[in-house]
Amino acid sequence: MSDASPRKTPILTVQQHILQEQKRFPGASGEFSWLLSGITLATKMIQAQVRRAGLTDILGTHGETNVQGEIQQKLDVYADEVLIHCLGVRESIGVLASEENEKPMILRHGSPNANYAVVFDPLDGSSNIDVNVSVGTTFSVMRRPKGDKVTDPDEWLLQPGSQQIAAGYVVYGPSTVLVYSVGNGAHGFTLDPSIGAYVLSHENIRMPSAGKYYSVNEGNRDSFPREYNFYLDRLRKGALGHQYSSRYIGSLVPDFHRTLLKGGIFLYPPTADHPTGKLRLLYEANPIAFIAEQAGGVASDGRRRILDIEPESIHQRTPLIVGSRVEMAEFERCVSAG
Ligand code: P6P
Repeated sequence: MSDASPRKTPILTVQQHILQEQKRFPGASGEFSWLLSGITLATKMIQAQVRRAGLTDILGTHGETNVQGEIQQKLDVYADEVLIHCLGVRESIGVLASEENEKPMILRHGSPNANYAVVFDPLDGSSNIDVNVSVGTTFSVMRRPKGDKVTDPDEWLLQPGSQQIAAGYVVYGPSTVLVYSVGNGAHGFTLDPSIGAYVLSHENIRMPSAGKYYSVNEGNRDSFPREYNFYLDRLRKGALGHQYSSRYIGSLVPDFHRTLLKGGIFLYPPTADHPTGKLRLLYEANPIAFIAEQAGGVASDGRRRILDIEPESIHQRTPLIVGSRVEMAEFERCVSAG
């Protein structure tokens, strides 16, 4: 017998939530919510293809390689094109940049209405698609720098993560969940396919102050800096008062989403192959760090707060250590002890 009683909590879609949050931006006359609606529309289109990846001839490689030198999965290309299309028609966006494109796209940075730059990774972890593992989209929104003669797109993009005015991600897992923040807490919305809307499911997410999982690619441990292995050994030996389990998907967005909801720590340290870290600062580490801090967590590159890093290039890499306050405090003690 289905429960016919009226739903106790009202359905709040992400568009309604964005409009409420929009009030925090004096003078942003709907342009901001219109911008974010470009991301929600694009990710609905992306998830529709991700869900069908095994059914259509969209699996496998696209054959070309992107700026990262990785083999582009066809879904990568599709996701990139969809985000560029949906965001490109938002007149408030002057500059777009993507993990898939070496150079930023200058849309209309001369226009007085173009107040924002958006940088994104259209489909992070896409090498996992062929084996049906969760993947994600990450995005970061920056305000146009002061001064109306800012014609260099890099100036729009190369701002520290603390300057993000919005950021978030979508995880394409058993369900499709959008997590975003405009600096007023981190909020999660689950896509309800029956109505085609992202519905509020995780209001004002708080990352637990401690967790029981650590998440790192142990295959690289021989090349981690010594203090990282010292730290991981302490977790394994219960130095923080309880046993930890290892959880590593090898796909940043679901690995972080678990850390956000369950607590613990995710690490992508410097390695022999990636001495400055593998993950990208602008469109992976910054949005993740923004969400983590909004939920009460901590994010560093091993030495500095991620959001304080002054970027020098769009595809710049960084180590990323992000998680609960307890695990991050212990990590900082181990690293500073050297
Ligand atoms: P590794 C996926 O390719 C990715 O960019 C992130 O999503 C993920 O966290 C990381 O690389 C995994 O890298 O070296 O552990 O396979």
